[in-house]
Amino acid sequence: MLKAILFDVDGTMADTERDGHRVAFNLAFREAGLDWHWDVPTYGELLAVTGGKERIRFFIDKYAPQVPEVADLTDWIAGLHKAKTAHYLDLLRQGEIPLRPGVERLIAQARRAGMRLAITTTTTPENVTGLLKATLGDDSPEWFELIAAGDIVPAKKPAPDIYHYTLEQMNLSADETIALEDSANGVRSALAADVPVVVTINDYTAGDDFGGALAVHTHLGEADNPAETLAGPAPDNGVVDLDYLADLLAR
Ligand code: XBP
Ligand code: MG
Repeated sequence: MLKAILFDVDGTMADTERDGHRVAFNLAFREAGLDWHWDVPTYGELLAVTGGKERIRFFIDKYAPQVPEVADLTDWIAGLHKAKTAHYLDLLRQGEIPLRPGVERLIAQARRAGMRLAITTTTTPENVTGLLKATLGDDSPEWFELIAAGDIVPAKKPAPDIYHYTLEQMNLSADETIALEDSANGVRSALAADVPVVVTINDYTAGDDFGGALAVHTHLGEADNPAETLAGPAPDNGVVDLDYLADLLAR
């Protein structure tokens, strides 16, 4: 029986990557006097690595850009990433990043039905509360029983750690939950913890391998903007709702 919906954030709740995180990274690079710039295709490639700090380190290792001589590279990356988070929060506060179709509707329906809700993401915790407050109001972080985010677990997606942590904290078994994800890394993470997963794609992840997912849709759908189903059963009228998710789980 479906007891909880576990939301990924980046790419799933909102298209945060191209116009949010990427822009914030570039602002932080410029502020730090670095001549690095992550354009849209480059960022798509870097998204293979989850976690902003991990992504910066991967970029340094792969592209060997000029890095100032610093005593401790890990500390320096953490500082640069902190500046990036501040820029990202500014972008959220400016209202630049809306929720994807169907996200607000599904959350509202779940709350009315008493369905348990959690966030399961690799991004920094402040980024989650920032997005929720900017899009759903100041009290919306409290709608989620758990916000599992960032460095709370040692290994980020595609490792299963964040899903294991979520199940343990909520005292749920994997088959009582459904994860909503947008990327292959997210799907691999959920499946490695035996959590059934439904995918909504975006421009960066459309070509990913979603093998093992229960279904793949373009988005969660609204009555006037139905989702297209790319794999698995299609929801009635192109709208992913609680009945549809519960049915998927029962199959
Ligand atoms: C999200 C990420 C994050 C964000 C940046 O993955 O990979 O790294 O891009 O966030 P998912 P931070 O959607 O699978 O959780 O810079 O705060 O790490
Ligand atoms: Mg994601």
